[in-house]
Amino acid sequence: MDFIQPAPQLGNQYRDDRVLRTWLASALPPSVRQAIEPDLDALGADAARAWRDALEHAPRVPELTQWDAWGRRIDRIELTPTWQTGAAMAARYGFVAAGHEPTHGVHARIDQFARVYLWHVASAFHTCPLAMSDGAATALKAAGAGPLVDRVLPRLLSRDPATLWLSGQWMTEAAGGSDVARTATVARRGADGEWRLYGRKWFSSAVVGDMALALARPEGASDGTSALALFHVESRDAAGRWNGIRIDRLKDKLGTRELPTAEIHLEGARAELVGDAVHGVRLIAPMLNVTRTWNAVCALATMRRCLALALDYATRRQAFGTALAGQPLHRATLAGLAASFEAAFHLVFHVVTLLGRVEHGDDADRDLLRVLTPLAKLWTGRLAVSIASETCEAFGGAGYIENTGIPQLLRDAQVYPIWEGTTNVLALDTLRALDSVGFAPLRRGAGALIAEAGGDTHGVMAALGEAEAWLTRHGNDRDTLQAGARPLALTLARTFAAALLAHHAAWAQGRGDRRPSAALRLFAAGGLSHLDAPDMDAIGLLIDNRG
Ligand code: MFK
Repeated sequence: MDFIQPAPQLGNQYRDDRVLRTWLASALPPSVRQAIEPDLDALGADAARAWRDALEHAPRVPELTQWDAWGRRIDRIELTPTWQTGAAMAARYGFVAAGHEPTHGVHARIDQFARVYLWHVASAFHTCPLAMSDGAATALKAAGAGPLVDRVLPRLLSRDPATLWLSGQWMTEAAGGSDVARTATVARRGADGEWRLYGRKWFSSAVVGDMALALARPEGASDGTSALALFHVESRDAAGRWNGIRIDRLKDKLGTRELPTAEIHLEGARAELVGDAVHGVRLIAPMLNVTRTWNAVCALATMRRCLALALDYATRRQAFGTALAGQPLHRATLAGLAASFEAAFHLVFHVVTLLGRVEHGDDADRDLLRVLTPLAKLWTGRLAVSIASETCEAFGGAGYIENTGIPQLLRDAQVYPIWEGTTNVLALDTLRALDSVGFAPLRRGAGALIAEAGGDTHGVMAALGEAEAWLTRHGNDRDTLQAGARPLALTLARTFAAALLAHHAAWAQGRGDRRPSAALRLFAAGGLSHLDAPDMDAIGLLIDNRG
């Protein structure tokens, strides 16, 4: 008989996710959990069904048609089948709306992001424009943009696919990628008082959406970030024609290939000013922090999918006389990945919890949220790539074959450390945040968690203390501080995650569940501190002479 390799099977992704389920049990009142559980269960089943369906079809990509047969410019994008169902799923499950609705009060963000986490991989990155829509709703609310909020928010938060709007975030330009200060898009105000935008946006992932928040420099304004202004742009006019927007091409990307990321030209796109005609970055910052939270949740979702597949496959694949799940080294490798995932899960969902609390008026957590948001984004971005890479390895040769579905997880994961700011941009944002709120929120937050956990058995507070001492030592030396910002940020992320995991482990232990404690032991054994004293002389020698 031919030898046939067993494919991994994916079950209901809510029922099978012990980490999500126990965390929800610890974080939500039973009444809220019971209210949202039917939807989570349905999403878990849909996620498994979507995985099976995707493997049965050839990969699809969106297509741009710029001209019709008669020479008319049309710029029509044909979406993939999964994307065509995106709005209906978003409206049905409230992937954006749930985070803003009053139903579950302070728990709204937990409800929302549990849904997003379960659906993200199956959505083929339709979560990207949903993240932007959530960010736009949050930024407009924060800006207090009265009539605009009244007009736009009901659309962004709609539960009806016919009225639901998607928003883009048009920030990135060819010259000013991370360096948004170099934005060259100009905003001109006509005699009629109306603003029009002129320029080129280089990464427009939601050009198929209905609106965008865009940065532009009012004509005649000075250079630099603070002179940029924030604008609301609607993609089409009342007759359905493009609003002064030309789509140059769709990007040919490493991953996220169903997502129609476009290069566009703004050729007099009518726009509405948000706030005053200055400080656009300050105004768009709430959007950035929300989309970075989505990035972290989506990175977690990819990690979880990788582990679900690798753990299942390990029970099926026989080698050297036993299943992989019986091989000591394979077991140890997967357990290490599972422990890192579990620690990251607690950090990300703590950020989600804090976001909900701050949005419901709890100012005490605002500073901690400001620091933990870039930390969660940067650490999970990198971790998702490394777990997806290990997952390919865990499948051996099959993990390198496209139609097993495994390589796509790795290609897609590589977007997480790039999208919404690279690791280095986020490490520098961590310094910006610490400069603004100080170290105390981290020290106090971790201290309270460890005290409630009943003691510091894994050196969490010592690692945090070392990080604080490092920061004090190098605080006045800009170059060394920045050169060491990435190891510092990774140390802070890992340390705070360990404090959260210790807290949860104590809760779970009281209910007879030893698995979170085991995850903490394995995670901490990998070393919480990644601090580094940058060797500035060596860096100079290796970089300044190009080798
Ligand atoms: C699935 C998708 C697949 C598609 C492929 C993806 C490819 C990539 C697509 C993209 O382009 S995604 C967008 C990626 N770009 C970024 O995320 C922007 C990266 N750059 C930054 O994050 C910079 O730090 C930033 C532009 C935000 C600011 O840098 P600057 O120009 O040096 O400004 P500055 O003076 O530090 O900050 C301006 C103000 O904003 C300050 O406030 P004040 O005016 O009150 O002083 C800052 O405190 C505030 N600010 C900056 N970052 C903030 C913040 N406030 C709160 N939270 C933050 N995170």
